[in-house]
Amino acid sequence: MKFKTLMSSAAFAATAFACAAHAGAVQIDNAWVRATVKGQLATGAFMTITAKEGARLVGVSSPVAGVSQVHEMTMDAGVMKMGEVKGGLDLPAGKPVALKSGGYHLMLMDLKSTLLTGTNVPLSLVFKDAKGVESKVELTVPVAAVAPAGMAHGQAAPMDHSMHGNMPAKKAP
Ligand SMILES: [Cu+2]
Repeated sequence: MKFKTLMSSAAFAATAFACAAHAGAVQIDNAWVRATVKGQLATGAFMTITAKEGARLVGVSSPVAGVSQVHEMTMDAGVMKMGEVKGGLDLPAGKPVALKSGGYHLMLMDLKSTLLTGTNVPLSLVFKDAKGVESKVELTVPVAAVAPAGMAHGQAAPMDHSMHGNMPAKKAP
């Protein structure tokens, strides 16, 4: 099955890099990027990340997007809001952290092309361990219209990432 192959190579890449950097291994499972329609400028990437010895996800980048951020979705007085996770996403040791629709996710903005189902998107994740050492994990993530079978996460409200198309892609620092 093609997807499994991708997943194991992603896990291998993560492990290999972490060893090289003498950082704790980071395991990434069930990664996928939501497909876009023509003209759509933003989408989300979702996955489950397990940092064996704990780490922070401090950065993300992809050649398909001008701007990539680690996002969090929250309800504020009944209004759904999303924005960048300041200081990075905490990954407690050994605890799988789900990046999913309606919660944490990776936001790919300023998309350079339409992301079609069945294609793959390269993603680079930057992790920082407890000692402040950064390590990069390169992934090849499949594009899908919905969470691939067996990966559905509960009853998360449908998230309309297209709203990002009307947001300024770059915020003032
Ligand atoms: Cu977002």
